[in-house]
Amino acid sequence: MHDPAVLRSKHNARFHAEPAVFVAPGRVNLIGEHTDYAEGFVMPVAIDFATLAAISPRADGKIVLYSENFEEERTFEAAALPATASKHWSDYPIGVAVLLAGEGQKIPGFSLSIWGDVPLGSGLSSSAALEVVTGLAITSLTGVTYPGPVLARLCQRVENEFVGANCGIMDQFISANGKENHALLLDCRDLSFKLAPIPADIAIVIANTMVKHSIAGGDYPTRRRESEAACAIINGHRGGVPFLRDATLEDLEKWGNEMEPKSYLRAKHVITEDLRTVAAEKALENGDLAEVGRLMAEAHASYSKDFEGSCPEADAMVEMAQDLPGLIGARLTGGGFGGCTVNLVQRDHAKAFAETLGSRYFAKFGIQPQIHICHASGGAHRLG
Ligand code: GAF
Repeated sequence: MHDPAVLRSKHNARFHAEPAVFVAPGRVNLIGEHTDYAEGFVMPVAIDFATLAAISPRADGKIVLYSENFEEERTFEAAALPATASKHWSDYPIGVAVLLAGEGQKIPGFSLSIWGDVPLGSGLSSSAALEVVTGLAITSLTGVTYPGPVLARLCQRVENEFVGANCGIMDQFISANGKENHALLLDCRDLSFKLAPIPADIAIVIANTMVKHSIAGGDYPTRRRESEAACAIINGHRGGVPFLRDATLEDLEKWGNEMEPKSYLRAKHVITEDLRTVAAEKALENGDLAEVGRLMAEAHASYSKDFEGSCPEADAMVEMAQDLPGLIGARLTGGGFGGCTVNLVQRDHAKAFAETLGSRYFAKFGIQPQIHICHASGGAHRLG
């Protein structure tokens, strides 16, 4: 649980004003990787790590952002918001103000203190949590609040249009709309979703390879382009396939020989991943955990081999989990090329699982991985 009292009193001491405090969680994705921007299916859960924001209005028309994590302050003019990003942590919160202003919201001066414990660069969506919590905080001052799905779309646009990261909607959506003890099967086409209960005796064990992950770097947009190139070829033949969500394995077999081999494989991952994700939700609903685990294993193999979105450390972390007591399923989670694996583990075994996995990983790579035993937490809300 995140206690707002500490951030509140720090904000008070710095800005001499009583703030409202908000929280937005990070996430892990149980299954459904690189399917969101193809208008497919994802199944993330919100996690116990989160970002908190304390906000109070100012009379001088300034926007003052303070990061407790970086111990750094940035000041902007509410009446002259920046047109471009500056490759700095402040891009995320100020980008939210910029996009809200673009929606016609009148942005007032305010002080915003930010603190978070979502590990940065670990593929657990620290930036989405920061955007969503800032969106809640600012709209509490403007009075024009948005439903969770609308706020999520606005925050995705912050990434796409201001920060310059070409991501999909998954991370912002789960941060804004997560539900305690549930995963969310999200249809990224129309943003409808179904809640999939996580049984109380199952722990979500997140194992950080400590290999840095970034979606701004070259690999994420390259994979996206490669998969979209395959989609364009199918669409050129039969139409009605604006996104890989609309393609089938038969399409791929029919026209795959016209594709670059890499594009074919990326598309194969995306098309099969959509099928696995929908099947995994059904399996969870039916309490068929063996099937959930099987689908997670298949998803990891597809992500690693066909999509080439993994790295040796993540492959090893998944491999090392396989014979540990209590494991239901393990795979690399998030945008790829590093970051964390997600492991569904019988809760009674979770502690021993984490310890053994950590020591096996250390023995192989000489790196101590951070391993967290989490549960599915709720989405963003006001704390007080
Ligand atoms: C990152 C992106 F931000 C998401 O939109 C999604 O594409 C994910 O990678 C891969 O599934 O987290």
